[in-house]
Amino acid sequence: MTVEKKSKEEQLAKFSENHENEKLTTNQGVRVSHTDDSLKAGERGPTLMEDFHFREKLTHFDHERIPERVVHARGFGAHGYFEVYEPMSEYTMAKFLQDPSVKTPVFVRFSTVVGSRGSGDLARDVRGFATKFYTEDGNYDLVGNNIPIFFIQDAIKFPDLVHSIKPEPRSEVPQAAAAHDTFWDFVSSTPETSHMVMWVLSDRGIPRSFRHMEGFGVNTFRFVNARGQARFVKFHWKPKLGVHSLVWDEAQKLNGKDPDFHRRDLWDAIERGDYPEYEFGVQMIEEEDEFNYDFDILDPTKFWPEEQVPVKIIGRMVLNRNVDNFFAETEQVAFHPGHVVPGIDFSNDPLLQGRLFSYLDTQLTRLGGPNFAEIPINRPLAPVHNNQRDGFHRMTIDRGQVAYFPNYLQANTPQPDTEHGYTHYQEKVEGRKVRERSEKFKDHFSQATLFWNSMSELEKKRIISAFHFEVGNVTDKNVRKRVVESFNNVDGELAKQIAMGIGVEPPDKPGGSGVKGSSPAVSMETTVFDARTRKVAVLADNGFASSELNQVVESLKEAGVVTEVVSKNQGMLRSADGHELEAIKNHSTTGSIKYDAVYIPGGRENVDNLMQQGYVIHFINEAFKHCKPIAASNEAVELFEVSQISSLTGQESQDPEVSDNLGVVTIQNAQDMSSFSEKFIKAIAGHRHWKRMDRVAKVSA
Ligand code: HDE
Repeated sequence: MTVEKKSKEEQLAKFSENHENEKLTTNQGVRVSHTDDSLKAGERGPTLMEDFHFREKLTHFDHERIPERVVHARGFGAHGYFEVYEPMSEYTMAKFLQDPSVKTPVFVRFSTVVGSRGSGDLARDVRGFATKFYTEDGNYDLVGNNIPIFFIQDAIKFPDLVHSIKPEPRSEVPQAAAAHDTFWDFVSSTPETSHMVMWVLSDRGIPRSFRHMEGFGVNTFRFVNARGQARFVKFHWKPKLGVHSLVWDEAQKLNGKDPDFHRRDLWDAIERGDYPEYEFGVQMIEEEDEFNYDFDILDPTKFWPEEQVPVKIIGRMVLNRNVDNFFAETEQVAFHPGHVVPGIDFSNDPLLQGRLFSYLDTQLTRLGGPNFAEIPINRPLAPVHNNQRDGFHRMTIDRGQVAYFPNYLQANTPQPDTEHGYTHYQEKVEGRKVRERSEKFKDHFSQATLFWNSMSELEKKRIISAFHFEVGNVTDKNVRKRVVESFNNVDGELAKQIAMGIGVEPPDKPGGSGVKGSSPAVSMETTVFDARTRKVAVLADNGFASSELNQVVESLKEAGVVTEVVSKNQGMLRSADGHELEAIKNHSTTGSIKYDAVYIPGGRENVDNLMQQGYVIHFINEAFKHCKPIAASNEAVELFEVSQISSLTGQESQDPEVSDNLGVVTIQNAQDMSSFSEKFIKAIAGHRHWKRMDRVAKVSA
């Protein structure tokens, strides 16, 4: 503790040394003598117009806000780098995908879609996953989501979709939520949304963190190699820590207790040096195989099952630097799927085609004119030369007489680069002008059923609960009925189960699309399980057993797990043998919802103290309800007996096999904590112990 304090003081000393001569000035560079009182005619008199410092300061402040993004308003960004594993020249000429020794700088912005800029992080929603690669050939933006498909097939329906899911126009209620009449009215009237709705209502809609999310380019793009050969591609980000989610009850509570939970998690992980890492993968389909699938490969409501089209892992991205200034970087960054580099091209996916118009258009309003590419976060590292001039907020001082091409006065510069310049893939296009879709686009249910079939029984249960929450909040009974009818096309049992929870009769005729197969890769149960960077609350009070606690905390640390001591009051605790330990959080500044697991050390006095604290029992019950690993050593096991754990696990909790399986780890009459720590770490890596789901339905925490 003292070490930290000292280094902070040193930092401050260094700061004042470096900034000694920096005096407060106006924006014109005039030094300001006083900034706490406005200029007045007498101490109690009116403020004077001539107070230029006051007017400048207030005017700037009055204009500090810019329009928020119409979707994806709430976001959080970080810097990092990307490196390719091996040259990809066979498939693409994209320079940043050739040389494994090159680290391409990136900026990533994660976001929710529906809520306003100040809304909570924990909404059930799709998450944006947008990456800007600052390549030597110019900027490439991969503007993706954490779900591989989308609600609609054609961009012309985007305003309808977004109007239906945003707060209702009469009341501006609800904020950042799909659980209301207009969204479900749109869903039940638009069968193409069914598949995406299944994904959003699965655990994918409430990620544990940005570090535990996959990313997908969603739309179909093309790779083009130097010989001009093209292939269809889909892009993937796979998190090294696996794909994991929160529990809905936990997400709702977190939105109140810590609405910045995802932001804070990413920020803290990067500050700690636990740099999030994602592998980059591509699925490729040869041009001649375009029609060889039972779905249309240009349809953005369909994914390419990994079992049919494997994901080739070609590189990795590491996020290793937080922003210096949220507004300047995260808010002002402007992504656009049309920012591509030679080697990456588009497909005729009608959603992508519409997006190619929309992003540039929206930046004009949001960033106040056409010069947003000059804002530092948007500036390419590659040099920019062209004849574009003027406009709001032009930063560049364009020199010379000439701002046109061709020209004689400036030797025809800047010149198009016929050899290395971007050339669009020469896809042959012909057809009549029609407002129609290809026949294969019209199958809206097969992949929704495939997704449903791919879920484990417990994942299915959670999807049904999500339907009960979302559609249960719809006030119009006819809309609720229409939802049930619509999802009866996906699966009869699903529709029946939805109906049961929301006061609607189950459908008369059995449903389903007839699809029998599954795609195991889409289940989150097949993901990576890793304890690293998970956060554990250590509940302690005076009189804790220090050797026990130290052994466990040390083992957790070695396994890359982060611990935080929580006690009734912040400050120093004293162990039974006189050692000191600082409690970082007190009972009102935190809660079980902020942690992945709980550990309670023994020590007679410690446990007697904890036993008196209702908060501690609530903490344990709530963590149990949220299926989190819970561990207690020696006397602390007594706390489980007064919590709901013992009544819910009953006799079985005495059987170590069963209790380990349920993520409840205990040890009694022991000095050596190594096997206990090992089991606990394994339980933490297991994320949530869903097998408790049925039992926890009885818990009221
Ligand atoms: Fe976006 N989307 N989008 N979108 N989108 C925007 O651009 C749009 C879609 C995505 O962190 C807007 O700068 C249309 C799919 C992300 O800054 C806007 C359609 C996917 C972000 C826009 C879609 C995305 C946006 C709002 C349907 C996954 C946040 C502000 C045709 C592949 C980027 C802005 C950031 C943002 C339009 C559908 C991803 C209005 C018209 C599909 C991650 O231009």
